[in-house]
Amino acid sequence: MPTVAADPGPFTFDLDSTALVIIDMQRDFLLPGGFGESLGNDVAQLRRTIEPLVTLLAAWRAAGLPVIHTREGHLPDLSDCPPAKLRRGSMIGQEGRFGKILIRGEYGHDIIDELRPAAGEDIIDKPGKGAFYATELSEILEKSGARQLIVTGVTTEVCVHTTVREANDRGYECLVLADCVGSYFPEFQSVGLQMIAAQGGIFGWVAESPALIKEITR
Ligand code: C5J
Repeated sequence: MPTVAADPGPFTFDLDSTALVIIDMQRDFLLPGGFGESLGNDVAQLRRTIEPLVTLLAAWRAAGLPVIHTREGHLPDLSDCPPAKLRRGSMIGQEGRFGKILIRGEYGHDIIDELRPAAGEDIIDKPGKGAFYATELSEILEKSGARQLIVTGVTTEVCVHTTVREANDRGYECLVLADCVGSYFPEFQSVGLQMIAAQGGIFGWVAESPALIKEITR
């Protein structure tokens, strides 16, 4: 079975039961002038993930392996947005440079052009930070037989971490690719990754994407 050099130790995976999960690579978070930047964040910290992700995605697709994309966002009437979330994210639903912020169907809510989902790839719309909460992700993974997840996307300490923790509690093994996940805050990126692999891999494994690509393109 393919094995990737990872922290805290080698990650061995079965090509028949592994899915690539790409979290929230949305224009609202990544585009200059968008929601993320309007909050004072440096989008370059997230945009450095695009190139490695494009390369990984091409290799993953060429190997014929399953891809799942996620998008964080809400219904136009915000009925799926808990008031507590809205109170601390009052820009949600407001008009932004790329349409209503984090609202399904708006330009900014969709995935960046470089990583546009291909026909047949699953797209999970999630109202929360984790990709399992209030979504069909569990059913999709059960149907495909996936037990191991390659986790990528943004942001490392928020939606990536929440999803990895949810997955961990559901019995999935997660490999997080350090060059394919990003945080607006360099210190959160560093500590977020350390927290995954700490204590013998308390939430999973951390590796770099070239090591994984080598294993799927042999
Ligand atoms: C955030 C996310 N940062 N996708 N969402 O609010 O991590």
